[in-house]
Amino acid sequence: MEASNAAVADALTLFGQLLEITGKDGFKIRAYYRAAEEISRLAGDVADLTLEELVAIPGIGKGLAEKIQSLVATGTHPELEALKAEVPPGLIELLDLEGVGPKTVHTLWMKAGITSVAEMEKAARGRRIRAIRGFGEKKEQEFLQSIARYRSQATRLNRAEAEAVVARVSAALTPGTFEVAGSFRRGRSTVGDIDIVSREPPPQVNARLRGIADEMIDEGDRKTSVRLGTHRVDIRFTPPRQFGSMLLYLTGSKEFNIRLREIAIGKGMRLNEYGLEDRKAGGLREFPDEESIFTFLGMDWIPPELREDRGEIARAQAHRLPPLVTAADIRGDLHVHTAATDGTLTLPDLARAGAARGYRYLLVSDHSASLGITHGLDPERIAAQAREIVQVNQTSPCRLLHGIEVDILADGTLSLPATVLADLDLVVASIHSAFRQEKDVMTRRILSAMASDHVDVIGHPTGRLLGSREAAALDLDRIIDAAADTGTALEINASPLRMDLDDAPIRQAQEAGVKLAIGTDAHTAEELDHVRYGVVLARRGWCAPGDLLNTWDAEPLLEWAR
Ligand code: DGT
Ligand code: CA
Ligand code: CA
Ligand code: ZN
Repeated sequence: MEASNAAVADALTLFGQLLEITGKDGFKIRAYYRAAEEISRLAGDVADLTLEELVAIPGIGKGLAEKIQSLVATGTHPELEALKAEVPPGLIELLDLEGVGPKTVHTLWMKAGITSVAEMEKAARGRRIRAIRGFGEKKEQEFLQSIARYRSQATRLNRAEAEAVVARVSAALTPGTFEVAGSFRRGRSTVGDIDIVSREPPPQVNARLRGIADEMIDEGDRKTSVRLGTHRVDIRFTPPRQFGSMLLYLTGSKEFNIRLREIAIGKGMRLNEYGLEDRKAGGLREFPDEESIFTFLGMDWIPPELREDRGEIARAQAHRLPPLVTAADIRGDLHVHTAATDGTLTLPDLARAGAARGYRYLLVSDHSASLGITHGLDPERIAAQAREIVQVNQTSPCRLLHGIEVDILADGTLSLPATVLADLDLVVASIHSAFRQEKDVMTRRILSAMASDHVDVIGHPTGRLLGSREAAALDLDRIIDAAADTGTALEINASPLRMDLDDAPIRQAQEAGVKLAIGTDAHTAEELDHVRYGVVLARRGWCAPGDLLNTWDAEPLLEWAR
């Protein structure tokens, strides 16, 4: 198979990084990075380009063009292999640490003989990093934090990854006889391990699990643990008559379980995974489903997304649980990219994809032209897009709303003039650069964007990327207050890599009367289906249908934006 543009760009980047790590010629290094940039923003397939066409790309000479052709054909190049052989194998992994680039790796290797993440951690703990010229105590602490993050991210799954693991294990189970429990069922943005409750007889299930598992960690009649890839799945077996209490117990959270057990104790009973025991008379009362346990304890059934001991138990006892938004309430997606920038869909494709999902509208919100944004829209292309949207809307049952994802620049100004923003239906403003500003600077940057008359939604407010980038330092209290004051909505970015805002700030915003907007940030039709992650997240944030702009019709939505 021929290598994709992204794979070629990655290989060119690695080329440059290895040259830097091994301390080679600076001019050549920049040429590789520049070529990687050019290849990654090619509209067509790099594999289709002739040598002459490659040389015609700015910054790519004959030597680089030949290397690119070799990367396309074989995935590598003899010089790249030679460079890899020059460095200890653990060294390249250091580049995965946030805040560690090739220059740092070079210095750590040369000055302290550090060649792996483990050695770097040891050096930082032994206070040997601060002794290196140009580093210092602060840097040493940052390295330790990066390492901790790198380790924890290596183990927790995002929602899409967790779903894939669940799908694999489900193949060994019988539909209708099991339920996924744990943090997965509660809808958490990241999932540690997968917990499943099964009422099928263990021998059958275990035999089938042996067929699909990469490893049987532990096999039994009460519980079996398997490894699928690098991930662990725990399966608990239960007779059907106790299914309810087992599911309740394994769904958690732990804090929720503890609180619920206190309620049971208050009624003279002991709650465990097998049922409710009367503490005086003895005897076990069993429950085939969860509802009957909640009813028995005198409360309403609590949706799993709320089970975190954040006040939901008292509400269930008072029969006053909040009404939660459901997937059926969603009328449109408020953050979508198209082929005009870095997406794959044309406007007619997008309208069809929206109609296929029963949406009344979709917000076209491509990137604005800005530093570091590929093919961002300038005012002229925005005007052209507006004309095409009018065309498409003439026949589409799903209305395309015309928006933009305008860049919030490092100084808090927007990358498009107010006159351009004023003509759009809805404006999402997001940060895409300078993520490491001081907390106060970062916060004020978003506050200035919210102060603009034209900004309706702040996109992916914290900027986190699960597994690769921490949330920016932000004073969310101030941002939520300002959102309430200015009538700006905050996004619930439903990309499984973002999940931003997360549950706790969503609830805080909802309580402050701030509106929330689910956006999938889709670049393809399939990614529109990520809306389900956004709905679960909104439910974890106690959102009622009306709290989400997505549940409104287009007209009231546009009225609100005006
Ligand atoms: P995770 O896997 O880290 O994303 O989070 P969970 O919530 O899935 O936690 P996990 O897999 O350790 O345990 C599954 C459920 O089992 C948990 O949500 C509640 C229950 N559980 C686990 N440990 C305890 C405990 O010590 N006490 C109580 N009451 N329940 C527990
Ligand atoms: Ca779990
Ligand atoms: Ca578990
Ligand atoms: Zn964005």
